[in-house]
Amino acid sequence: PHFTSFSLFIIVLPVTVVLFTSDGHCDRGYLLYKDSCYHFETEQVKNWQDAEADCVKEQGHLVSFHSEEELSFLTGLIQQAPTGISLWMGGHDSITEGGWEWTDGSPFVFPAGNPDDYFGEDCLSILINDGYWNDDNCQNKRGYICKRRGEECCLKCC
Ligand SMILES: [Ca+2]
Ligand SMILES: [Ca+2]
Repeated sequence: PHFTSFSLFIIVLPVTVVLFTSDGHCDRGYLLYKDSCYHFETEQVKNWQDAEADCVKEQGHLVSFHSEEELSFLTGLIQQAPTGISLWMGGHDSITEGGWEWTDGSPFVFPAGNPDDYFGEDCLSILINDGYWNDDNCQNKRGYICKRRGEECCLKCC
């Protein structure tokens, strides 16, 4: 009996700690959703490459999306505080035309709607009014969304 309760104690304690750190810990200026932190930069001052560089400086990348829920969480927020036509996301096909990838290295699936590569557009933006994804001219100055893992900020800061 002693052995059993002791084992239980060891198992339960780390689980509790993990839940606390991943639940609600983003740095100031970031929004938490699931286990990621998101930052909206609404000033339209950066081309795609500079926007990505700014996210990397903050230990993240331009945003990637991996579920309908994650996307609608963010499009809901974007529509509450609209700035400009669209915001940069982390997708690009600058290495292979049509070979879309995320700057954070996660698997990319282009949703319904066709990127048109209009005059060689290689960088992904999301339209604010309808959440439609567009391949865009990388040199356009836009606002952007950075994303990083929630845990990374906690291990560093706490
Ligand atoms: Ca392209
Ligand atoms: Ca386009």
